[in-house]
Amino acid sequence: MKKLVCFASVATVLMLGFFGLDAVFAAEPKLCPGLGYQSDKCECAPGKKCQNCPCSPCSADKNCACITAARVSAGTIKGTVSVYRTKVKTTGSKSGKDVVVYLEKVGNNDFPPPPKRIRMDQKGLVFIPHVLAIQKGTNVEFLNNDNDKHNVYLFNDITGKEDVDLGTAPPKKSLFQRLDKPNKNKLEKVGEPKTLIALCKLHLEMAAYIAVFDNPFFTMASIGGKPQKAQYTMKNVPPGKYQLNIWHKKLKLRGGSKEIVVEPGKTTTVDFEITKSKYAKKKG
Ligand SMILES: [Cu+2]
Repeated sequence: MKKLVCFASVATVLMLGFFGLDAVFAAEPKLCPGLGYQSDKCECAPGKKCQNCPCSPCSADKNCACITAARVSAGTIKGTVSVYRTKVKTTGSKSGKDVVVYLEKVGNNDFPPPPKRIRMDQKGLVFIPHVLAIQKGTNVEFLNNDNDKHNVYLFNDITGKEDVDLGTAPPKKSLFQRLDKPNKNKLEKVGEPKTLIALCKLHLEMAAYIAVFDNPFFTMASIGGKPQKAQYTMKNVPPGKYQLNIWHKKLKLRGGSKEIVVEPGKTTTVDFEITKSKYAKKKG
């Protein structure tokens, strides 16, 4: 009997070491009504949104889902993006190598704006990066890193109208702009990014793209190689059913956005093809 107790104790210690304390002692997870997040209880003020909580407001019993707990049970999406029946330029300032993979809607797409400012440089008469993907509400800094004056104005890629002229910055100075969504314009569809082209009125060759997403679940990938292909990974995705889509400055996703399911702790693999509009509508 003594031997049996001893064996059980050793086995428990080994298990704790192997799975980690969190796994063994994790409380029974709760489902967040807005998102399907799983979480433990966390304190919040009734009627208010929980801090760092992207889903439902705080309930009467001070219960809300929080991201920290959601990460424990989150899943991953990964795969490849191939170029179908066309080619993209993958080098230089006008490169088409950048592709953004994103979830159209997560919960009610109501996420707090990210606290971190994102910078876009103007260096050597080029905007760097050429494609910037951000969450709505992000503050963007446009830094003039040249010894010449630069202007920044944002042109709406969908409406064809100027969104905002930020003015002109002298060398080594910055212009700032918070970029929001949704735009009231009906041409921009719910769930799809708002796409802006950043231009300089003083140097007509300067151009970059900014894609503004509703939620933080997007990732960038870079097309290269022969055949042209990009690999992407999106981590910390709350379990659920989503439309997965692609944004590229010229090409469209072949067959339209894909419905996918993300399961807790698992990886969902989704491969895409992007192509010219005329090939994009139907598969086959
Ligand atoms: Cu310029």
